[in-house]
Formats: sequence, structure tokens, C-alpha cells
Amino acid sequence: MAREANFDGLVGPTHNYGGLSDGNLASARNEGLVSSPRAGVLEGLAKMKRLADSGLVQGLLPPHERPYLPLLRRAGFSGSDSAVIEAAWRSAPGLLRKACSASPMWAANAATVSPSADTKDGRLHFTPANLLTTLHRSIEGEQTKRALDWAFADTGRFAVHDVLPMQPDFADEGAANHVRLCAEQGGEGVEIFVYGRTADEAWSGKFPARQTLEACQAVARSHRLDPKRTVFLRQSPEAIDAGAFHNDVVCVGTRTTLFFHELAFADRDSALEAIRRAADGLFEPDFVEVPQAEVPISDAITSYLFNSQLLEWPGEDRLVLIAPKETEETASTQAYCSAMTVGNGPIGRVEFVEVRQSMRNGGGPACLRLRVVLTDQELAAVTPRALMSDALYPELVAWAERHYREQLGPNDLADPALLVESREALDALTQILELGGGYYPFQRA
Ligand code: SUG
Repeated sequence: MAREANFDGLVGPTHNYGGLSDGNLASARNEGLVSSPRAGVLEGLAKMKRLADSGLVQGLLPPHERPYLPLLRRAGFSGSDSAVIEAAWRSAPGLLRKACSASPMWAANAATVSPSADTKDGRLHFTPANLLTTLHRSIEGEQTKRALDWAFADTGRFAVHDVLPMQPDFADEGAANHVRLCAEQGGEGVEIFVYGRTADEAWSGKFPARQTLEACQAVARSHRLDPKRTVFLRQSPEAIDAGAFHNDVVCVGTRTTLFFHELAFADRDSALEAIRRAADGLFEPDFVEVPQAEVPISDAITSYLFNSQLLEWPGEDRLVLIAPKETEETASTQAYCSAMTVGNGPIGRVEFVEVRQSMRNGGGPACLRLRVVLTDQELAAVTPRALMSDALYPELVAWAERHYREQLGPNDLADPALLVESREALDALTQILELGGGYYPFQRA
């Protein structure tokens, strides 16, 4: 037996609206707003609890250390930690903001994952994403590898690779540009990699294309995937221009169902044909395509209809879409969801969840989670504290209520007390999750 588990990134204590991501319209629009790290972490925990309570396997990944002093020190700031923060705030406030982003919460960008049923060596493979397009996210890879090494420590069953080379030819954003379809989770599947540009092309889009074909190919090779079952599709430049900075803003798939916007792929017809061909002999794909005439791409992007979790829900025979509240609040997507669920397609129900703190930075329910298909044996090998449980949930809620600020404004990032509080929170989390000594860089210093 195998099932799909979701590993969500815990929202970190410095969650704020830095306006750091070019091409991510929500991030730009909400720059400078006052955030609530506490509300953010509690929203994320409530979503995890909702899924765990339904009988789904729910895991979590710890937040990273922020502010990230090693970045500031490498940029030439020196002295005590508080002197570094003060000086950075004075002469490079933009850099300090980047060193403070809680962006590792978006676990869909943590790594690309290939289940053992798809890989030649029968291990479950992970490649942490290098996220090199944006400076604030390019500092995540190493700590993400550490998190995956902690949660998936059994090297006989799990292979955690290094990030791809930190060079624009290999721009990689992880599972946000990857979809796996299959007949049964435990059986061989089709892995779909979506890229925005190739390494050698002159990119002239309005916004960056964050994933290259070459990065996708490198990941597919190191995961030892069957080329026959692997598909590389180009994202439509139109979608990127409209604000789909990752493919998961316009597409999500589970089992045999691919739910996507009409404008998601550069060449729609050949994209669908390539998927059909790769699935030949395994399953017939169910394409649920949302027409531009019913849901304009601009609505898909503000509502995040596709940045939903498409789940096999215990006890229900059709798939369930866990969508952000904003989908219910946008007329076209609300109407689409109502019509879709009364029909007899593969998606039978839509449930709306509140993840507003993350949404304001362009992160919906699907951004917050990394999907990992696990066999029974692999599940038994996952580090127990990386899995949500009835015991762990209240512990984490109490921890968040104790350590997280209710409000964080843009100028609060300069407060040296924030550094101290964040480290205290991460030290306490190290105990709760049994992360071991020296899990965070500041603990090793
Ligand atoms: O990379 N936002 C993230 C959102 C990631 C969403 N993930 C997926 N689509 N899978 C990003 O653009 C904004 C941070 C700020 O502006 O403070 C940010 O990094």
C-alpha cells in the first residue's frame, strides 16, 4: 500500500510582507503591510490538523533561521549579531528584509520528489530546490536538505540529493513545477516537469521564468526516472506574464486527474498529447480544463483556484479540492467550483480554508505543502516527530502562542529583539521536534 502524505512548512516567526518576489503579484501588492506571524503559523497548523483528522498522513518541515546572519556577514557586515542587524538596516535595508523572509514556509518549493515506484533504484528521491531566481529564497537549499535528511533519514529507502548548481542555467523551484499522475499511488506514474525557459534562450518576459528545462532534466536524471514516463512541458509565457510565477498557480494534479487553466501550457494540444503518450498502458488521464472564458487567468491568479490541494479524501469516492477562501470570494471561481462539483467529473467537493497570511505573499494551500508518496515501509521509516499527531498539534499551538508576535511591521525587522525571540522559538522547537544539537546554524556557532 502507498499513500500521498503532505509535509507542510511551518510558518516562521519573522513572517512579513517584504515585496520580494518579482512576478508574484500578491507579494508586490502587499509590500509593507503589517503581518501577523502568529496568525500565519496558526492558520498553517489548523490546515495540517484538518487533513490529519480526516485520516490523511500529515507531516511538517521546520522553519529556517531568520534573520539569516550568515547572508549579512557574507555581504560584509561584521561585529556582534545586533551590530550586524543595525548596520544592515542603516545601509542595506533591502538586504536585511531578504535575510528575514519566512519563505521556507512554502514547502512546495522545498524540493522535487519522485516516489520509489517511479525510480530505477526503488528509493524515494528528493532534490532540494536551489531557488536561485530570488535572493531571499536562494539561501534556503542547504537548510532544506538538512530538514529532509532529518525527516527522511533512512538512506536505504530515501535519497536526498544536493541542490543543483547555483547558476541560472539550473534555475529550479522544486515541486511547484512538477506534477505526478498515476493509476494507483503505489504503482508507476507519469512525472510532469514544467519549465519557463531554456538555459540558452534570451528571456524577454515581463517577469522572470524561474525554472529551466535543463534543471528539470537534471532532476529527472538524478531521480533515475524512466524517460518513457517523464514529460517536460513548457509553461505559457502568457501565464508567467499574468502572474503565474510557478506552474502550481495554474495547474494541480492527483491520480489520473489534471486540473488546469486553458492558458497554463505553451502548446496545450501537444502538452496533453505528451501526457497521454507517457501514460499509455498505465491509465487514461482525466483532463479537467478550465476555460479562460469561464475563469479569466487574472481571476485564477488572484483567487488561487489551482493552488489548491487536490486530495483523495478518506471515505469519499471523488477527489476533494482544498482551496483558499479567496476562491470562494471571487465570483468566477466560486461559480466554477459550484458547477464543477454538481457535475459528475473527478472532483466531487471543494472545501475552503483560511490561509490569508500566506496568501498575501502569493502562497496558497498547495504552496504550503510538499507531497511525498510513501509506501507502508517508507512511512514507518519517517522520523516520527516529522509527522503531525494529536499530541504534537497542541504542543505546537502552545509553542507558537508563546513565541510568535501578534504583529510585525516592516520596521520591526530592524529590532534586535526579533532575532533573540526567533532563536528562542527555534531552540524550543528543536526540543519539541527532537531536531538534535546544531540543527540551526546559530546553534552551531
Ligand atoms: O516564491 N513568495 C513566494 C511564494 C511561493 C509560492 N509557492 C508556490 N507557488 N508553490 C515566492 O514568490 C514573497 C515574500 C515577500 O515578498 O515577503 C515570496 O517569497
